[in-house]
Amino acid sequence: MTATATVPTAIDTLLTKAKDRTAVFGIVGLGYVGLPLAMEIVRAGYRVLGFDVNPRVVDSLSGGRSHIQDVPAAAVADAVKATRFSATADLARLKEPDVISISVPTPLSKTKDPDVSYVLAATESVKRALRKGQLVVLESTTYPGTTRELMLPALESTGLKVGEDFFLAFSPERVDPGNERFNTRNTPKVVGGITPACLKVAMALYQPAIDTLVPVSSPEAAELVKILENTFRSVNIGLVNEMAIVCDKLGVDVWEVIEAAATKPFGFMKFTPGPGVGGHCIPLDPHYLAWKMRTLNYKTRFIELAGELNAEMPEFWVGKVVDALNEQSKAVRGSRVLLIGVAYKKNIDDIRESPALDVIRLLQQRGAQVSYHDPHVPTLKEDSIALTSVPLNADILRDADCVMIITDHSSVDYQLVKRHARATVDTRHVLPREDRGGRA
Ligand code: SAJ
Repeated sequence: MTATATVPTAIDTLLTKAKDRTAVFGIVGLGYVGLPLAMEIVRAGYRVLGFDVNPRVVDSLSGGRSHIQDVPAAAVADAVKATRFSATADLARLKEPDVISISVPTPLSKTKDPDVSYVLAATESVKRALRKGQLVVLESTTYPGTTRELMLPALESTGLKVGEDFFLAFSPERVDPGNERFNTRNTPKVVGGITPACLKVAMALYQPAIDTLVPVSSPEAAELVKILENTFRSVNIGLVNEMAIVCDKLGVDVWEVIEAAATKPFGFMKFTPGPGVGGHCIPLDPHYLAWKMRTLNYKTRFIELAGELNAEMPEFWVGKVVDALNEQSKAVRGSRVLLIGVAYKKNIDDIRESPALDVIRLLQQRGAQVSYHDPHVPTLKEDSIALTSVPLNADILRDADCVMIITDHSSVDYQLVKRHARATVDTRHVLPREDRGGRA
């Protein structure tokens, strides 16, 4: 009786490759999510083949350089030298890796509808190269149903069967650029598979690279986890922004109210008012869910209302500048307004969806001469805006009719601002009380 060698199933093969770290990971999209993930996967002992459509990114990484603030060039150079990481723009090579993790942009269109064109393009490339034994994981933030409704049919059109021949899961990225404490490895990672086998292999393959994995019952649950996380922020920021308007009308210091409320040791979480909500997550993610629910004839009122409130803040704060100029009997037209900080949040250089852009547009529409100082953003080019950061010194401060603090970067000398600014509008409560323009 000859023993018949059983052919290992696709699952067994992947589980073995996870255990002995022989699995090759393909990372599609080498940006602020994909590159840190690639380095973590290399550190876990796997080999990584990075894919990006931008040849400059591929060349830079292949040369051992890093274009991502949180990824040191040395990490890339070491991984390249040890032949544990290489980058390519040749998407036909997607047949090589055992795992394909997709972290491509999911922006909103001008009409605030999801733009899943990058996900669709990546899915098409994966479909053309798909072979037996591959795990595909979408990491980009998207509306619930994307993995099952958009990706699964495309991949199964190859004739391969999900959960047997190939595996498909969703695992939301939770990268917070510039966060010194939380990184890809120590941030718990939620995973939802199309089938139990999909979940099983995804967990096994990620486990060596991620400290804590959080399995959920479906890709839809995993897609919604991410949307909930960021909608929670948008709604709570909208709430405190409305409180800023309420306090302004009542002549109460909203910051004092929030600081005192934050002494409640349970049942309260502090958020702070500001010039509006920027970034590539919070202003966009909730609208992915709003769009999906509209297709099911349901209006997600919280999401819409928070979005409206947050979008109203630039106008509210420009109104404070008008008041500050009025105090000096100056019209906005021809007045010099200096913005301090244009990045969408402190201590980073990212201006995507920054409320500073709306503030600049509103001031320029009223004829103000706008300049800015941002130690992280040397030049600002966006639509009709083309400005260069000016130095921050006594002369420049004194020359401004109003100084508006938009982003509270830690490296700015606020004492200098306090000493020399004729009038200030402080949207971030970074100046002591008596020096903040307006009451909010
Ligand atoms: N903002 C306020 N008040 C607040 C908090 C934020 O006005 O109390 C503004 C910020 O200035 C910024 C915008 O909202 O313009 C978004 O700020 P954010 O702190 O949410 O930072 P983001 O956009 O970088 O969000 C990311 C998200 N991370 C991921 O999606 C993986 C978010 O889930 C994180 O919670 C957040 O970082 C974080 O905590 O830093």
